[in-house]
Amino acid sequence: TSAQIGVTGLAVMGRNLARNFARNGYTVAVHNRTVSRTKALVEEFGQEGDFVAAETAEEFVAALERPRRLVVMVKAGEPTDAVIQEFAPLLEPGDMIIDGGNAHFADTRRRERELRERGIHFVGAGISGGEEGALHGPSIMPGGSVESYRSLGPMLEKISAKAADGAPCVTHVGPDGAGHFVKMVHNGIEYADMQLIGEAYQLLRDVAGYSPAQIADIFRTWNTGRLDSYLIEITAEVLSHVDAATGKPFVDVVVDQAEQKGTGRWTVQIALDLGVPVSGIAEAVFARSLSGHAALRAASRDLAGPKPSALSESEAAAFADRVEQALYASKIVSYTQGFHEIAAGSEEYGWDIDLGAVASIWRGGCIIRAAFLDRIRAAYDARPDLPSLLSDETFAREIADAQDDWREVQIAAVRQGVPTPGFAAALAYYDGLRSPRLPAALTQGQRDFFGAHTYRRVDREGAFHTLWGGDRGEVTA
Ligand code: NBP
Repeated sequence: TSAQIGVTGLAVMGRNLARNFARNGYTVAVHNRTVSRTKALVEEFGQEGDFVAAETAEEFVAALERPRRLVVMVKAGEPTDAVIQEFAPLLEPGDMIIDGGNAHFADTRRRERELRERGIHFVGAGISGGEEGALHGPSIMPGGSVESYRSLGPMLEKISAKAADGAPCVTHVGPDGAGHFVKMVHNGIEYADMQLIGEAYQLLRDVAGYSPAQIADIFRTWNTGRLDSYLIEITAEVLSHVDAATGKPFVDVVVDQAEQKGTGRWTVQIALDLGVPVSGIAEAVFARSLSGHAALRAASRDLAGPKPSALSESEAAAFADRVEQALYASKIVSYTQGFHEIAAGSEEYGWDIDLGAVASIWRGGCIIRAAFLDRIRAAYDARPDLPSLLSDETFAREIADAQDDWREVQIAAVRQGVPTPGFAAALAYYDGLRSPRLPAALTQGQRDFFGAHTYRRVDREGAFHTLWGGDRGEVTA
């Protein structure tokens, strides 16, 4: 038998992806460095579809129909390079290697270039949805050549998640590293979303005085409205969970130090290189780092803060409504920043990414899937050259309606000493964008003063310098 697709790397993700292909009627060749994993897969799930178990790389490649489609699902970084080096010599021009791991897009660009010289298509494909998504339908963000997508697209569309309107959550994002870039920003937005939700939770707890179980109910209610999303849904689940050993809320027995694998950090590093202000994502990454500095936090516990004041029941309910507004507005800002980064990456690398299509494939399968992505898609479909999501009329109107509450929540947080770096960064970004004049003019003056860095004038073309140490006359630079 010849397999239409092969998967090498059969840990949680690869195994479930292979099963997903098989369940959709494809014959799947499976391979793993440690052979026992391959055997275990076929023994446990062999009845789900047609698998061809291969022990060696040669057997694996020989099992694939041509042009070969070979999915690599191994640990990102060196293991991916090792696997490519193992398989590439066994492949022929026209064959495709699909890297479904969380690769850095710069690595994907390098690998694509090297393999292209040998006539092999390298497709860096971001895959989101965790192990459940891999099995039941992930959101897939493939880069690589148009030609490879012609061959792979229909298969990926079949195994991908479907949005509420039935559309598959996969599209050809763009050439070389475009898919992994978009997956990276997806994860950055995920960090920001999680941080904003965390801040909303802490405000409801520390300012409004609600219990985790009550907050779970509030999130459940929010999930029936415009905040309807996977992350809000699981937040309610986590908050209502009670620890069996102690009878305490689960959230109170977990160590409050957040870990990270690095894709959020990449999003911020690349944004710094591209000059894109992703302040909400950056604050989310920094909030995780701050939480992890246990010794520093212990040493700071006695620092002065305001005295907490309790809200009455009706005040608390009104405050919860405000927090919903603040969360929604801040969330729009973090998506605005994320899409700005994708647009900037697309421009820098000549990818021509369709932002509406990106919003569309995030509607199902992935961690940030949310009802309002439908509207982001609509906004970009109506105006592909939209300067920013905030310039979309609908989103602008919603923020206009939310802004009073958004500001009140921020005031309450500051007054009560509850840290809300995500809300604050989002609001500052919003106010920064809409300000007619920014203190950047003063910054330019300072730079010209100490370093003769020159400035532009509002009333004349050209670059100017003031003779600060002399008669303070102005010269053209
Ligand atoms: P892991 O990231 O834990 O990788 C384990 C797999 O890599 C095993 O199959 C292992 O083979 C193989 N491997 C390693 Br490690 N070094 C190798 C080498 N030098 N040569 C050949 N194979 C090697 O697996 P995962 O959690 O399933 O994730 C796979 C990819 O998917 C990663 O890039 C991950 O970032 C990405 N991803 C994961 C998730 C998730 O929710 N877990 C979500 C989205 C994306 P062995 O069995 O012989 O040790």
